[in-house]
Amino acid sequence: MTRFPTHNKKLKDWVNRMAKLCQPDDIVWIDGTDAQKAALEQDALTRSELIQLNPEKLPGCFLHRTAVDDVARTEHLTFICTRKKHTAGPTNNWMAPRTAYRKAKAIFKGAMRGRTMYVIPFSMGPVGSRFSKIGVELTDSRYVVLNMLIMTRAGEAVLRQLEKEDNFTKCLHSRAQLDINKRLILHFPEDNTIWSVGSGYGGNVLLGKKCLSLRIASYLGLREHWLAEHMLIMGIEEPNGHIEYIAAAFPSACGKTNLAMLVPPEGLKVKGYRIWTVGDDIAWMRVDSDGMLWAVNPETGFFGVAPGTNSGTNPNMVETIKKNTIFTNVLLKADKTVWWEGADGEIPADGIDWQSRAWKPGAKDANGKPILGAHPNSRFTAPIVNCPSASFRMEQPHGVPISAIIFGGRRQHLAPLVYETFNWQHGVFAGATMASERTAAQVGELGQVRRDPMAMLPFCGYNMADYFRHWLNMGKRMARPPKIFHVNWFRTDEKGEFLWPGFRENLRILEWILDRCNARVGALKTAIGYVPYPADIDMTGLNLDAGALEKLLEVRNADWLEELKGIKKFFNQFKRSLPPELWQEYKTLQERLKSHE
Ligand code: GTP
Ligand code: SPV
Ligand code: MN
Repeated sequence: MTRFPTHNKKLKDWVNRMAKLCQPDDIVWIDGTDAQKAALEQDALTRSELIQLNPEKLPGCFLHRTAVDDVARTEHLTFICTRKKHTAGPTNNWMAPRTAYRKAKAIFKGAMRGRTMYVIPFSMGPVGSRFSKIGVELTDSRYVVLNMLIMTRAGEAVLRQLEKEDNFTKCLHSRAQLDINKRLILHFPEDNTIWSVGSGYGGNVLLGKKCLSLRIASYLGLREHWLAEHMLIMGIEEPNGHIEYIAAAFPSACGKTNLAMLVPPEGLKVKGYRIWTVGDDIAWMRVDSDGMLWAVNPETGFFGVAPGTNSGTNPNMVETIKKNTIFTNVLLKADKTVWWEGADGEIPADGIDWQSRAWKPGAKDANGKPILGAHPNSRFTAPIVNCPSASFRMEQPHGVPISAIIFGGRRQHLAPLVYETFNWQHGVFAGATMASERTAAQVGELGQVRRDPMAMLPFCGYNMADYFRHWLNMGKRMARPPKIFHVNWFRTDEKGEFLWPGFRENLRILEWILDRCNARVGALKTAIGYVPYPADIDMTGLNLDAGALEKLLEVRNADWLEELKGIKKFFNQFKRSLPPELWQEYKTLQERLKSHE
């Protein structure tokens, strides 16, 4: 047996077994030192896996391009592998563990020949905190290693922790042939194991992120009475210096990152609000002895959507990605800086697009569609510490207390700008019935409305009926549960234009939400929940068209009655497993909608 820098027998045995399967030329343990990172970067540059960006303008930054058919999460190739199909539930792809291991083994077999296997010990959450979870990812991708070093706490300190505790999620990844027909993203919650093969794209391969921190963690959370959620966490410092924290779940590419680090709009500046970013994608939440819900962000970096990011929409992110950032699938400019659709400055006269082709603005493909410089799901990986609004409570194992939970999605017509649910159970119903128009963050048809409960449809590691019940139970465990709200920044007018300017202006809605949490304003009771009186939203400095706010806040009962049909269909697939409380909410909503008609 090779000598490994650990006494943990379980770890040593597992690494040996996986090495035997994948047959790498050598094994390198990631220690988290700057020297090792620099060596990996050099290696990746030599092999053209990374492109060095302009060291004056973008110090410590690199560009990476993935395969053309490997640019977003592939949900149809993502499986929950539990002994019983019922455990995975009707919304997940399921495979029996034996079949899954067998199929994947055939692809992993010898896949690392001629390559190095890197062993990345990583901790989601501060190392050693009892709220944290440890994983070890084996990978043959230097891009994965360098991303994991940004996104997680990885290296020596985690190995030391593994001398004391035995439990870790076994994560195996190989690029193999990057063949979409031999690509599988497999989760074995009953074995605390993740196997991913045939991809090099973020969510498929940075196994600490969606695979561990949501799919596996949600399964653990059910057993250990906590919640692993696809949510941003942010602090809103009020003019009096008091900070209130909120968590918000929006589906992929629906605005979590942007909201988490917003800069207050001019009109509200005099009030002195300040935003503190705790996390932009994942929240782990527990009930504490004070009866409140506390949240931590288990990650240490952002894996954010590039297109649309500029100094107007997200100045804090523009600042964050000026150094030590890995860009994926964006346009490369002649001066070795990067660009994407909706970036700052002028559209470059030329460049190399995300598919390594010479690019000029205005170019069209064979179907007359514009050729984009950056892929719509192009991303950047950047450390949270780079962010000017990074919270000073990031390292606190305990996290932050949550006053409000916000659900939201992209709905052109249905959902009003904001509404407040009546109570926890009704809030869980609002979350469970969320729907959103599809984005480029996952492979599939854009724009199509799909139900995405709590923004967790692709990320819940077990039967969603049990997940809803878990949410209902969590409410009962809390003396002071957060109030639950729903927002929609994406309502459009007859011309299809957004009615709401969004981005920093969203603070105006957060202000109303906090006012409601602190019983400072009244609200209009509608069939779906409480909606603001227009006068209670501070519109200072924002010149919306006359009547636009009223249009944004309108609740059209006929539309909601139509929506109930889709909800019913969605609920029906859970058969008798669905908590009766949700059918009860369905019926009372239906009655309210009919009586208000
Ligand atoms: P994931 O990283 O995929 O989980 O996405 P996310 O939820 O963090 O979304 P993100 O903040 O990156 O935003 C995705 C896209 O939505 C970007 O192109 C943004 O420009 C756009 N967007 C974000 N907030 C708003 C908003 O308030 N209004 C409008 N119209 N667009 C927004
Ligand atoms: C998402 O798709 O929700 C993301 C990006 O945050 S990924 O890590 O690819 O899942
Ligand atoms: Mn996400």
